[in-house]
Amino acid sequence: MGILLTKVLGMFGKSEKRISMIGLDAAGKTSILYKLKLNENVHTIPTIGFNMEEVHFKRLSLQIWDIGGQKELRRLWHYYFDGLDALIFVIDSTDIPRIACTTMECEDCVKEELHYLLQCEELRNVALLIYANKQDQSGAVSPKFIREKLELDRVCVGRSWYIQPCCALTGDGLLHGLEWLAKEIEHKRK
Ligand code: G3D
Repeated sequence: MGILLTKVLGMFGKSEKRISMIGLDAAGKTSILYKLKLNENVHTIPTIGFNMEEVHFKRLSLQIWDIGGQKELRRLWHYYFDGLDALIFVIDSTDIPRIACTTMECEDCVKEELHYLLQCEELRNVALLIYANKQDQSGAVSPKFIREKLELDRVCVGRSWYIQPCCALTGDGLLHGLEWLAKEIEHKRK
């Protein structure tokens, strides 16, 4: 088992934790999962109809979603979001067109998808970790840029949230983000 995974499991305590990792296609969700080495001896359940995969590893249950361009399926989300402990939203920091666009311009818009998620009743009290992924790329925008473009300070008022720059290929930043998340989940239980 990888050192990173050992640390991650240690951070999340003894009871099972349900976390969804969501983002537009190619944001880096699968790469993050693999970097955390959840691919070792995991049981995955691909879901027909939309791009969701469920991974169980010991005390972590992680659902990974591709969203965008599937608006008609949003009405099904509440079946999966009920009882979630945390939400991880992954952004490709080099995908400036989809970060900086508006709904009017684009079908697959990061801002619209994230804002829609944050309005879901089931996610109202769920801690939000945003991974600003692909920071190794020269064209990557900063967390500050993303924060402003997505109006995070406005839409996340009253919510516990954190934006973490990271690189799924090297693993930089991944653990730091999860440490924050584990603390938030623990804090909420008290
Ligand atoms: P997804 O699961 O969100 O759809 P993937 O995204 O994990 O499949 O990643 C999409 C592509 O981005 C992959 O490249 C992957 O290697 C690359 N990628 C993911 N994270 C990073 C990162 O932090 N830095 C860089 N440079 N690339 C990253 P391919 O070429 O396989 O499509």
